[in-house]
Amino acid sequence: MTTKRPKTTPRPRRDAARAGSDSAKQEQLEPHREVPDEQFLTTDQGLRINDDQNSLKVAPRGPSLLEDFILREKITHFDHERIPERVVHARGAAAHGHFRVYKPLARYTQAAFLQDPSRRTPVFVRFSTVAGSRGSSDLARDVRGFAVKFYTDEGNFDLIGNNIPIFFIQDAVKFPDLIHAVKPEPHNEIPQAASAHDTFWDFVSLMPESMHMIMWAMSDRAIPRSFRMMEGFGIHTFKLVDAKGAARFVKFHWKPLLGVHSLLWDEAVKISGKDPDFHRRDLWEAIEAGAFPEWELGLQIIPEADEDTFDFDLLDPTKLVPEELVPVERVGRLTLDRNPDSFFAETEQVAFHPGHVVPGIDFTNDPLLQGRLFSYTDTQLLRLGGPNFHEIPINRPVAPLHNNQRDGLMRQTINTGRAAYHPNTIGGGCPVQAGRAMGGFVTHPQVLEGRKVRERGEKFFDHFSQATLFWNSQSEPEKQHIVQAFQFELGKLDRLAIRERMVAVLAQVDRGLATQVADGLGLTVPAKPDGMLNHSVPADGDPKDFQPIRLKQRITRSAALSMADTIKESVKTRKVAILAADGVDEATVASLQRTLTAAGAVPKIVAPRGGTLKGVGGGDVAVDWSLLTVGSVLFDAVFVPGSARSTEALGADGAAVLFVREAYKHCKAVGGNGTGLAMLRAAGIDDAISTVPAFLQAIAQHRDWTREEREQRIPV
Ligand code: HDE
Repeated sequence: MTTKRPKTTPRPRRDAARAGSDSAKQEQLEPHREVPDEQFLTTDQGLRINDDQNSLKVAPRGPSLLEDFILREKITHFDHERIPERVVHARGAAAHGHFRVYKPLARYTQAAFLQDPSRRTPVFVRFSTVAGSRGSSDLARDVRGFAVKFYTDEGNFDLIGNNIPIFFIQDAVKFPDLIHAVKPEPHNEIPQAASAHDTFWDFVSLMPESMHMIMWAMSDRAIPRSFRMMEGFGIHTFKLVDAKGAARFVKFHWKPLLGVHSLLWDEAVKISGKDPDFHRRDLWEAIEAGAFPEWELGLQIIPEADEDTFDFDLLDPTKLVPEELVPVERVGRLTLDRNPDSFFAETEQVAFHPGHVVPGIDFTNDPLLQGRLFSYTDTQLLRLGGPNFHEIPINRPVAPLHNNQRDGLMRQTINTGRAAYHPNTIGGGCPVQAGRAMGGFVTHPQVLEGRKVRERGEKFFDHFSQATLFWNSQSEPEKQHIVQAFQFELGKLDRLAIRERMVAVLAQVDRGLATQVADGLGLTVPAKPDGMLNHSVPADGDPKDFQPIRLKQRITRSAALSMADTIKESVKTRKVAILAADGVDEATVASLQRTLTAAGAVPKIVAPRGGTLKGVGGGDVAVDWSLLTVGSVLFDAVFVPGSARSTEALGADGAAVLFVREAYKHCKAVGGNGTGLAMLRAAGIDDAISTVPAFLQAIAQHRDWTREEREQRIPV
């Protein structure tokens, strides 16, 4: 590695050669960007440092001196490097990109970034898990956050959603309870990033409103293959408002162009050990390789007049609007094409807020959304240390910002003028308010009337219908995974009473489901629920008034809810292990690498040891990974090229045999040719794929779930 040393006077970074380049333009957009190339090391005051290796001492072996301001500054800064992690969604990864609308949406909204297909709106997107700490595994069974910051010309718009279209609770007031229940238990801080413990199931088993979300959380949606292969949802019903002030309800969706794919639980558990950064790395590597992740923005538009026509309440965040009732209109495309330079400055310091909206987008009275509108600023005040977090580069709008807010911790703006109030004459009345025609935000003037109450809408109490809809919409393999997830989670509980209560609640979703779960736990499903199902009852409320109701549903199955119905046409970015040892046929390997790469897949040579393999023809084959460092859980498919010496060595290697057996057990495409097929047969896989086109097709299918239904012949 060569070090770029500064000349006597380091050359300024923005030299002629770079002017006009993409990175130069980026720097203009982000003037705070620091680039150390060809620069001297300095203190925070800009003083050049002569010795960064030794502290100031009295004699080489003597005591350090308090005078050493360079040491003090460095250590003090280090001592203060950490900020509080997010109370939820602490573990995340993010990327920059842009959004472009397909055609003007003036018929729905006045939002300027949704009008012009030639306009590229910059975005920053942060994906996350919810329950775990910052250093927890990416593979937890958990909801994934999907937060998008659009830097529009009218100000920042944050669409902060999840990869599941609904939520656990109906009212913000229950959020601290939910999070306290799912976080590690308070006495011993166990378990990390896992819902499989008593407090979580104690809480949700008493709160039937969470059952729809629980069904999703126990499905494979909660263990995605990649952030790039997840859907995103705004969850709440929002409003779109057009230039005339007319409003429509809207649900926001993100549809991944690579389809929606998941892992198996057994894989997730094993990947957690092999590569806990699996999702973070996957996003990073795809972007570095130029395989930019993309999603289409989808809208479900509902006329105001239709508000009361559904079997559920549009304001209830535990319900979704089935696509069969209101189709999703795809209106634009999100592309992530640049990794952050500084995890802390960008991914950690980014501050989202559902209240960051632009003209043309407005809120509804969803009681969960209303609570969020308070929470997000409040949390940033603590996490980022004061009211000026909007000045941190990643949070700054690209739209001009002028107001009478002043001062505060870490203020960076140097406001000019003397009038920090409105109205004023000293400042010429500026900054002035913007009328609607000038892009001023005008709240949609919804008519409201009513008593002040602590209550919720009647339809909110239908807690099970959509949980049942979700169950009925799943494919058989998906159903089996849900059953196994419940058995795993409830099997981890210390208290029998909680398991029993959950089984009784599940019987309300589907008796067959409850019976299968109960079988695995050695329990029986009670004929009728014992006592009340909902324990979330006000002190003076009559429990009878708070029990779940069931409303007649217009639909009983929805194809969009099953991942089995997703796109299965591409092998793009899929990781393929080519399993090899010394004596491998280098010509077969090279041709396989070419074919896979041409199709957009990512082939990697995996061998019993690192370094370079000697091919049968005397050529070299560079090893990407040794079996010591990877398992097949990190790949989407495995191919064993034939060549006697190589496949004999692999067949005699326990790690190689485990590698292919696990891939097979996890329903992945397993292929080979010549003696490779014999090696696979000897490992117990007698239906391995023998041609490359069929292998590619199998990878595109993601998994052969039917293999799970067949007898499991492969011991792993
Ligand atoms: Fe959040 N949520 N949330 N949430 N949420 C936060 O804000 C909160 C909810 C979501 O990548 C916090 O900056 C309350 C629903 C995402 O930085 C905090 C309630 C949905 C992220 C907070 C909810 C979300 C957060 C923690 C119930 C899906 C990560 C740190 C009223 C639509 C954003 C922070 C990122 C983050 C509060 C419910 C999604 C504490 C009180 C529903 C994706 O403000």
